Amino acid sequence: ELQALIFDVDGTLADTERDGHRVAFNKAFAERGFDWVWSEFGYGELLAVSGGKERIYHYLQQYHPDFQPPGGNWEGFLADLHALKTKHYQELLTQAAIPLRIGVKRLILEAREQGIRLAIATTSALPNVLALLERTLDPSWFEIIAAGDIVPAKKPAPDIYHYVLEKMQLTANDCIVIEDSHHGLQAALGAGLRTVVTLNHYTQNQDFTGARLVVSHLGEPNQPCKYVRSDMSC
Ligand code: XBP
Ligand code: MG
Repeated sequence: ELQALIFDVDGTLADTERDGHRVAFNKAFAERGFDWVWSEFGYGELLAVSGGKERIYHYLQQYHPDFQPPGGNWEGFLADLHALKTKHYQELLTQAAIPLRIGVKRLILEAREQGIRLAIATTSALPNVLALLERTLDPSWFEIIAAGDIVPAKKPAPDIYHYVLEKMQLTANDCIVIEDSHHGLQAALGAGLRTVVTLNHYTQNQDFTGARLVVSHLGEPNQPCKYVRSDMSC
């Protein structure tokens, strides 16, 4: 019997990447005097690396291989830039008010009514997740909010899902995961979890082999979702 739903955040609860995280990265770069600009299109490729600090590092290796941080201190440099990005992201959420995706609130309220436990598993930094949840749902509804650097190996590594299962004292069979990306799906499958994928602009052409269900969004009574693929045999 189903005991818990585990939600990814970015792209799953809300479309936070294009108008949220991406813009915040650009603001942080500009504020530190760098002329690096992440376009809407180029950001789709950068999303292949999860985690903000990891994504900046990947971008610099790829596009500015000669760049060296002051004193060669990568860790300090990335931490500073990422903290600034987090500040901008939180400010953006108050201005841009990125809404929840269709059906998210309905599903979460229905789960709560039925006593189904809720958790979050994300590679985003905790302050970002809390800022979004405070504006849209309620952080206290989620028993565990596993975020950011809580496990060193980020998605597609399964570590964050193992962490949530352990904290909730549940096995994979007790849970269903909601994810939006190939990397997120890989992480969940790696922990043996059944996964529903809700597609979005950046992830619609990715490979979702192994997902139980792939849908356009979670749906509302007056806005039914499109079933892109249903494979109950896997
Ligand atoms: C989303 C991510 C994050 C965000 C940026 O992961 O990969 O890195 O893009 O957030 P998920 P941070 O969909 O698993 O939540 O800069 O805080 O890492
Ligand atoms: Mg996601």
